[in-house]
Amino acid sequence: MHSFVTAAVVLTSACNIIAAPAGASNSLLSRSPQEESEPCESEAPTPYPPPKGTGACENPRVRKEWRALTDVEKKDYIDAVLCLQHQPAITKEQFANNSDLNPINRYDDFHAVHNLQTPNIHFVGHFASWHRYMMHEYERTLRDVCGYKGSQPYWNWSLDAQPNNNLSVAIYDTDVFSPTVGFGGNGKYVELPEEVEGPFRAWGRSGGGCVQDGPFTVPNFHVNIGEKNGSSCLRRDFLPAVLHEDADPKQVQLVLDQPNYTKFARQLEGGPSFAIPAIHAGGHFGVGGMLGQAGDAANSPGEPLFYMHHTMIDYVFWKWQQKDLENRLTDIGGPVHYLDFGGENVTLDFQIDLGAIAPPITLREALNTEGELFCYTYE
Ligand SMILES: *[C@@H]1O[C@H](CO)[C@@H](O)[C@H](O)[C@H]1NC(C)=O
Ligand SMILES: *[C@@H]1O[C@H](CO)[C@@H](O)[C@H](O)[C@H]1NC(C)=O
Ligand SMILES: *[C@@H]1O[C@H](CO)[C@@H](O)[C@H](O)[C@H]1NC(C)=O
Ligand SMILES: *[C@@H]1O[C@H](CO)[C@@H](O)[C@H](O)[C@H]1NC(C)=O
Ligand SMILES: *[C@@H]1O[C@H](CO)[C@@H](O)[C@H](O)[C@H]1NC(C)=O
Ligand SMILES: *[C@@H]1O[C@H](CO)[C@@H](O)[C@H](O)[C@H]1NC(C)=O
Ligand SMILES: [Cu+2]
Repeated sequence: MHSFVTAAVVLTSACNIIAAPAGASNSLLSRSPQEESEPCESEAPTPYPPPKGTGACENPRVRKEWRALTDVEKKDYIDAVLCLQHQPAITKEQFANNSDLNPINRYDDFHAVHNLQTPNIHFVGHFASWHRYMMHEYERTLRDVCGYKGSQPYWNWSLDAQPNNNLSVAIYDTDVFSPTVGFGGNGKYVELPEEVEGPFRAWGRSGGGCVQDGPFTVPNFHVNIGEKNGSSCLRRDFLPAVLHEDADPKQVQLVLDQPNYTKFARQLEGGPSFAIPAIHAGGHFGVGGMLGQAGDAANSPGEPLFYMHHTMIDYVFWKWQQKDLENRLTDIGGPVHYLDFGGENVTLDFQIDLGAIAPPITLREALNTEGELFCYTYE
């Protein structure tokens, strides 16, 4: 099978999670509640980090936009990400019985755990908190394992969105995609195989092959999870129209304006349809399009920009909380199971975990970025 056909098959099912075309057959949609297991309680004996902070959060680390970092800080961050690929995986035992997921290095750990939990962590009430926890552990690992001294940066795509000029590629012409002080640019253009169906076929996809420049090209960087032949290059498939629409500051405002967590969470993720813009989908499909890892829900952590995008999503979550912090440190809701609106809802005691990477925590703990577990803020 042609490699991109394979990738697109993976993506088609993945699209269904982040935003499936209405009426598309969707294996995840049809999963029965019984199959939607609770977050896995890992018994892996790998050494967990200390599960709790030391108590008070006195000097919260400040997370900044990519362009607010100095060039030296940008390089330190990129170097730390590359360093993760040279450290051995700590989730090997967790995945020992799973031939589809073979984490090799410390970068793969996050990708594998996200892949495994994908059906349980999207379109659920704990979507924002689970990814917040993931960003936190990724940041902690960059620091503890790779000596990174800074905080996890984010990519504010709204800074560059031009909703009235939705084919402009200027949105990619920033330091974020710079080959020298950023994550590199688009993938090489490849035709979409005819048999690949998809709503983005006509939307002006522009890449699809291996990223051509910057720090994340082969042999410096490999994607080792979710690829048919074990490992592959990082692929990108820029889709400006999607990014411009979803990153429209009006879309961010719409999320921030929601009166309670349940409404906020639904606006953040959008509906399971490409027709409805949603800020979460933009960073994924605007970079990954149809053939890049970023556009594949389960395998998007193979794309280093995933962490910049999801930290921005966390910034929006944080900003929404700040608007009424007293109430919003304890406001939670939304379905336990994938798209199961009306079914069982998560509560403050609901637990999320990162498999063998990090132990279960409650949503109560996850809601506070300046509590016992997390200690960060945004600028
Ligand atoms: C996997 O490797 C085989 C043999 O090298 C090659 O023919 C095939 O195209 C590869 N498949 C993918 C998905 O890269
Ligand atoms: C691997 O083992 C875990 C823990 O026993 C189990 O929950 C999981 O279903 C197994 N996975 C596979 C692919 O067999
Ligand atoms: C991102 O950029 C937009 C557009 O400049 C700005 O309004 C917004 O405050 C920034 N940050 C967030 C979290 O939206
Ligand atoms: C881009 O903008 C044009 C003009 O506003 C609009 O007709 C078109 O539907 C937009 N394309 C996408 C893919 O959003
Ligand atoms: C959230 O707000 C909506 C709209 O105001 C309201 O209908 C809903 O009951 C609220 N949900 C909760 C849990 O307060
Ligand atoms: C879960 O929350 C939704 C939205 O607030 C509500 O409609 C639904 O009844 C709740 N489910 C249960 C089992 O209470
Ligand atoms: Cu995710």
